[in-house]
Amino acid sequence: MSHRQSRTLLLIVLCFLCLFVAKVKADDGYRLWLRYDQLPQRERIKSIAVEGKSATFDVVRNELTLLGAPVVVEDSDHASVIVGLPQTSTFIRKLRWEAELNRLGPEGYRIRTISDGHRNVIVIASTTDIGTLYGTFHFLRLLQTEQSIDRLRTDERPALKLRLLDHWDNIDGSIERGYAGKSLWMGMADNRRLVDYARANASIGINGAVLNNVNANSEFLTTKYLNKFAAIADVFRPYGIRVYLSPRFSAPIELGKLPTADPLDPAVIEWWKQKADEIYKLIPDFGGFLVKANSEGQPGPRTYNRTHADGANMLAAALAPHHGIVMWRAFVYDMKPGYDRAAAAYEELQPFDGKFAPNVLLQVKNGPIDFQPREPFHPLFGAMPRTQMMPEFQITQEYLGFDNHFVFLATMWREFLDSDTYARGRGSTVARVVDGSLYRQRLTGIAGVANTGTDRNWTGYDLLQANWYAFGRLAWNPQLSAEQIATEWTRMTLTHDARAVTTIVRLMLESHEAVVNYMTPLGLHHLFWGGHHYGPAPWWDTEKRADWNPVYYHKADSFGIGFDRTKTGSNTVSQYRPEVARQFANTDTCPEKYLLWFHHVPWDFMLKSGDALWDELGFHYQRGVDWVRSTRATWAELSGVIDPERHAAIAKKLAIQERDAVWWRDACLLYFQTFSKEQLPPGVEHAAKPLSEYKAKALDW
Ligand code: GCW
Repeated sequence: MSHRQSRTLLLIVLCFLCLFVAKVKADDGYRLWLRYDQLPQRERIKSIAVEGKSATFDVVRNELTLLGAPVVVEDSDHASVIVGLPQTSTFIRKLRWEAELNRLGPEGYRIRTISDGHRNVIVIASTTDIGTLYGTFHFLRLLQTEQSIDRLRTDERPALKLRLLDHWDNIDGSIERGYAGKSLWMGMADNRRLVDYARANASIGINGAVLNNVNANSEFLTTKYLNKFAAIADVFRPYGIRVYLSPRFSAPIELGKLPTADPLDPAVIEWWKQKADEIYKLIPDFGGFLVKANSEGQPGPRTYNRTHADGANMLAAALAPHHGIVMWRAFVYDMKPGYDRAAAAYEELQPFDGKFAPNVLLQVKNGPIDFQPREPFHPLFGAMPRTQMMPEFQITQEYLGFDNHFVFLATMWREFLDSDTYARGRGSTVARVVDGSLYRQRLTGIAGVANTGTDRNWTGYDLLQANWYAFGRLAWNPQLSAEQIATEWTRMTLTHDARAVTTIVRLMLESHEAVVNYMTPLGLHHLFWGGHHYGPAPWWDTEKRADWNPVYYHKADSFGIGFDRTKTGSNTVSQYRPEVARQFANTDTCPEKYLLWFHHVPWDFMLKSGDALWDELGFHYQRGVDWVRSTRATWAELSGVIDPERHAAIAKKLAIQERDAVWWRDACLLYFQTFSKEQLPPGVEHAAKPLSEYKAKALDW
């Protein structure tokens, strides 16, 4: 080979390599749902005029430029899309929409097709630049999901004011219950990453981020960290995202060298006031505090014989002059002998209904225990009419197979939001409590514990990006159906192939029930291995607190299984409104999905299927396994319509999920069999190993 030939060969090889790398890069999941390639309607948009000058308008411009240059123009006279505010766009001002836009509020927007002489113009308008950014992402979503962009007529406003991600990020860069790498900001913050995080959030309407773990370290309130957070706030601001922090309640002792953190002590009050002033000097639009107090070892007002309201209101007073808010977590449970942990939050907080300051929200987990695969709604949602309440979801899958199991959580969140509290009679759904329509609460919100991290694909598993997406969409509109969200996400993220979309959406919608089946069917809960909570350990009984042990929750014995929360047991069911309590308390009317949550029933208890409880338990576990198996097969068939990189990565995860589902079924059934003393019903496969082996070593991830 001549020198020239070998150079040509080298070039060809290099070109191939580049192409290969580019392809891998393009499909590594980094782009999330923000993909604008191959949009059929793109050709119809000749030019776009973004009329406004601000960092946020620059973001709008950049985003639209990604559609393909030369789209963004200065001249609105010839533009086919105009984005702006009445204040910044003559065209929009002439439409005289001020009253309607004002009604849509600062984050709302209007998208309309206007016929202007001989041309049609799509107008995206708001009263704020952030509103136009949200409108822009809405418009892009229409293109991405291939919906008609003719005759557009949309008015949108978010149903909830605070739409936040909670990050359980620690000072060393680790993330509590995080499975997708390290913190995006605690270590070396990568600015590109921060921008892309903010952009992804803005695209789904998320407008706040709590930057540190609720198991808080006082150091986060030192000047060093406040400066760091101020820099992050600067990056997030154009995207409409405010920064919040979790303060440690005892910070006045640790940082201020005070002898106490008593919320009624004048020196403590003064310390927090000054701390708030310092924060707002650095971050003028700082959102506020999220507080975990007197829970799992965290300090709090109860340490000083003060109430939760005393603690929350003291912090709220420090933030109020700056329009900051306090989100006080209801995840509190003190250990008392013989108590039901599911009752704890209600007992401790319900008596303070109406006692919280106007800038306080109570942040309540969706269920009364702790982010289990399935829980009934938290009774507090029907019991505090004079308290502003915001639900807390866990997007990260602490109890749902980490970043290994495919579970689309929107289905579970819908079940929660649609639950009827009966607080004001029939139809008083949790969604209506939360959006303020039932009790007219002024501040509304929702928070999700994030599943993001430094992993290239953000969430450790491509399919779980859907849960981040779904959280944002539901926070914007808690009435959206899981199906709509799944369909949007699939089209935007994975494929435009219509048959594949239908299939994937079906799998997404089935996925939650499947996991419940192979982990905790029929109302079982907290069967997890201690500490990490990955695999099953229903036999676990060595934690120092009774309520950290699975045996406490399932109470299996020779008679039967389940936690009796009716009158004959803990009577926690009485925390619900009578209509709900009556339904749950009676085994005839209690939905079977909650049966063992509320009842201790005999192994031969007859279920609606006509099968006895023991058999039915087996069928549920088997059904869960079968679903994962058939999902793997279905996924294999989709290999042509999804890029090979993500297809293969997902297939690998599904294999782990199958291994785990089998393990869950076998470990749980073998263990429960030691009480039921019955054979597995026909159709339920037998475990490959003896129980001792499942007990000896945790399922690893
Ligand atoms: O789910 C549990 C987790 C803890 C978490 C706690 C909480 C941040 O196991 O890791 O701590 O809940 O929500 O406060």
